[in-house]
Amino acid sequence: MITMDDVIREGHPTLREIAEAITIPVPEEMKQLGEEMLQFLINSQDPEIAERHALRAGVGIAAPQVNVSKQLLAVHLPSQDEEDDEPEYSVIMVNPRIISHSVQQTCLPDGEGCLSVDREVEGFVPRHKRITVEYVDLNGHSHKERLRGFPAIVVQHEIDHLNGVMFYDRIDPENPLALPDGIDILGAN
Ligand code: K1U
Ligand code: NI
Repeated sequence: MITMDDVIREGHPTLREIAEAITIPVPEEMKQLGEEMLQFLINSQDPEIAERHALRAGVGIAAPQVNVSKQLLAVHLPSQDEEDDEPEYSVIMVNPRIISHSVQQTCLPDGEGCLSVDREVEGFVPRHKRITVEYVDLNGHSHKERLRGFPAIVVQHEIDHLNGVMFYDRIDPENPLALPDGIDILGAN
């Protein structure tokens, strides 16, 4: 089981590496890691399990964050409706690539957080509002998905981890709370 002890923190060199592509068919140890990463997210979103194992809640995780420099990520977004047990979006991606994106940018109203960053970092993080992402699943099947809004932001944050990029690299250091021209705040309109 993955816990916060397995999650490396900012300053660790692996977080600045370009992760290696995974060979297809997906090797057994990468399948297992992908499943464990998704299970970590599910556990972290369960208040009882999270408290028992001191897990910080997360909606996404990338393999470099558990010190494995491979192109593997998991995202698990709970349903907005508390009565609904089905997640809004749940995926494990191998070798993901953004093949196209909107010109329009967006950002979260309260900035972003990161399991590898144990501090609050203030500032807007510009992201593409819509992306088309291509990836391979754990069974070696290719997918092409169009995402918008929060799922698109989380997938961009996780793909950044595969390229050695941290969310705060994208914040304007001179004026963290200035909104660049043409960017909106997600959910504000
Ligand atoms: O990659 C990570 O470090 C995880 C990070 C992903 C992320 C956060 C915000 C914007 C984009 C990507 C997190 O999951 S931080 C926790 C978080 O945002 C959250 C946790 C539970 C419910 C809702 C949000
Ligand atoms: Ni992160």
